[in-house]
Amino acid sequence: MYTQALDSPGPELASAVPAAEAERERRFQERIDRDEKIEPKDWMPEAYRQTLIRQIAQHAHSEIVGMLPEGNWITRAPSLRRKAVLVAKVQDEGGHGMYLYSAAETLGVSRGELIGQLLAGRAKYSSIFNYPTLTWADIGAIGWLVDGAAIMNQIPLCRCSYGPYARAMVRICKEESFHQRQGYEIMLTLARSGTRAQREMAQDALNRWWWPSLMMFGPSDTDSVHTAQSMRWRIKRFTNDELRQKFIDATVPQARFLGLSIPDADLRWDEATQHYATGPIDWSEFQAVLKGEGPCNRERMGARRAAHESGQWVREAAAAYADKQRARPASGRSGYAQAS
Ligand code: FAQ
Repeated sequence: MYTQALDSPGPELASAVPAAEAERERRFQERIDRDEKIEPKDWMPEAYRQTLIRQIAQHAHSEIVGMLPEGNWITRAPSLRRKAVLVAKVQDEGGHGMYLYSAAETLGVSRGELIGQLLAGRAKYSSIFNYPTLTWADIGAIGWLVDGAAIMNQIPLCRCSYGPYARAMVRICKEESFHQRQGYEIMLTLARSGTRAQREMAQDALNRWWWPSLMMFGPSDTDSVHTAQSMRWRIKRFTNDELRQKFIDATVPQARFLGLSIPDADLRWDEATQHYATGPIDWSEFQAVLKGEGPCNRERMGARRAAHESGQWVREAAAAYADKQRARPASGRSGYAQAS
């Protein structure tokens, strides 16, 4: 009896533990409902922490893998200006990945651990980056459509309930809007003042990137596992379908201005809803890409693994230098101070 009493809480205490937990969750939800930001040292439900780690890590991986399709065209950009702009854009995506890994680290998971999950094939990244960049017009289409979709999805994340993620998104969105403009400007040049072959190239790029861009917003609301809870926690402010619709409504007139046609025979303006209605999305293609069967899944992961392996010596050198610095007596660390 005595031992049992030590091992498990008495009946009153047992019911008090979940009650205290429920009370903490209730107060947490009240803070969310008041639109207060949750900061790293604040108490948060474990499921909230895990949801954020999952979403922020997938987002970070997307930025890093997302450097590959455009990186493919840096050496073949058609002018020095285009090349300089593209280098800057791809570099920005790398920076976004780094801010996002840092935001995830505030939740108690290391960047090394997250990268390990990606390289082991245990983490997702955006489906869109498993499609190939076949022509220069694809660089225009990525900026216009992929960055355009990313902005539509990410502007509301600047108001996400988790402070470090929301703050990282402010700068990311500013940079993404520059990316979207550079892509649209490439499309304008090809489609409005280009040769016939260049206009055809722009149309071909739109044909191939349109549907995958709509899939970037995630499964339809009826199939989205996480949306309802993420909306309650104000991690997400809009559902996948709401954001997809906003993107379609903004992008169709842009395509018209370019003189290009959206590859959807069912696309029409619906007077009743005041939105564009589209034909059905082929969700079997989306599921196949998520399972690793997209056109470039293997190539993308192969490139990431090769980059990680060839950077091994840099990580080792940095760790050895840090160890050396730590081992030095405190007085010996400040070389400049000693010399002066
Ligand atoms: N691809 O229940 P939901 C960019 C997964 S950054 C792959 O709806 P949730 C910048 C989802 O993770 C692009 N997987 O999930 C750039 C979940 O899997 P899990 C990335 C997807 O989280 C531009 C399952 O399906 N942006 O483009 C996709 O509530 C140019 C069920 O889905 C972000 O990450 C997908 N498309 O909503 C870079 C933004 N969609 O974990 C370079 C932040 C869904 O249960 C060049 N993330 N899944 O195994 C989000 O807003 C959300 O996470 C969603 C998904 C909307 C992506």
